[in-house]
Amino acid sequence: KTVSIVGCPFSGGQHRIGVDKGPIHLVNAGLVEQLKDLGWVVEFDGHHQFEEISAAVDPPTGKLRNPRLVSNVTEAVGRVVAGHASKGSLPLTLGGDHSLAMGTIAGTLSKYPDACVIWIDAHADINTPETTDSGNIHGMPLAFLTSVSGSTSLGGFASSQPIPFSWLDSVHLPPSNLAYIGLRDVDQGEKAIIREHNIAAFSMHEVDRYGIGKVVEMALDRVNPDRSKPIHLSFDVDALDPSVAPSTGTPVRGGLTFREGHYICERLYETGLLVAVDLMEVNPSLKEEADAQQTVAVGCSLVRAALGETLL
Ligand code: DIR
Ligand code: MN
Ligand code: MN
Ligand code: MN
Repeated sequence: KTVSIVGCPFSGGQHRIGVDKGPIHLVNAGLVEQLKDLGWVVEFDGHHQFEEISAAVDPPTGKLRNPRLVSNVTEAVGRVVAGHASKGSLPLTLGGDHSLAMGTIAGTLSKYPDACVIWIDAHADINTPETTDSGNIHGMPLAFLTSVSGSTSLGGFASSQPIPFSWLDSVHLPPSNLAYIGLRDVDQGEKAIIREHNIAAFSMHEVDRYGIGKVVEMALDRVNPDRSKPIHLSFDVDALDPSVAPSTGTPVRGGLTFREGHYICERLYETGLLVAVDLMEVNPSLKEEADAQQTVAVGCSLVRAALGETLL
């Protein structure tokens, strides 16, 4: 069993600097050795280098910020992830902001078109270019992937240039293959989309009500009833309570405990169906140094749990 680490020092899907340092800190904390100790062959040949696009040639499109940059970077990440998946290795993508999941999930779907996505997050990340308040594309990846925003391509570009996100036109994640756990800060427009498309969404209310063990089974029952489809886990570290993972760009109180977060990872590994893992939004430049170290350590520990570390 081989895991291929895709380090993505990228922050263009939101406006707080520092999240691009997340993957570097996760690797420097010893993640490669830790995964080898779990019995994995670990492939890691340095962090991805992204081309830069100056703001001058990447003005906002409507409310969307850095549309060309985010489109180009996520397309490149998609190709890298697809390459690893096609060789049968498990891509582990370290972010970086969550817009990167457009690439990682597109890469997974190219090899496993029937894959389901388990999205662990305080936020639903399914704003469309119309519903977004922030204009931050890390709040929109699922709208582009599921095509709930209608046509993926954005209008208003000179036709001589490639249209940002048009590469996603051929990618489609059916909303019925998406399940959320951990939600607690969902925008009004996103709530309407979740309702309209009947997306499986388990907020912190459901975690409190049923307990995390039941919630994970309920989520799987919705998107993977026979426990037969490949699973892509996309974990935004802000799903965890800020007391557990303080160094992240958009912390929201009332989140998953340390154990609840780990339980999700352990259970998904246990299904034997995990084909890709994302760990996103670790920002070591936020809060105090000790907070950053704690958040990085928790990030490594979540990844180990998703790759088979057990308590006994
Ligand atoms: C908000 C926040 N819904 C937005 N999203 C975040 O900007 O669209 N996602 N922080 O992780
Ligand atoms: Mn989030
Ligand atoms: Mn599409
Ligand atoms: Mn997110």
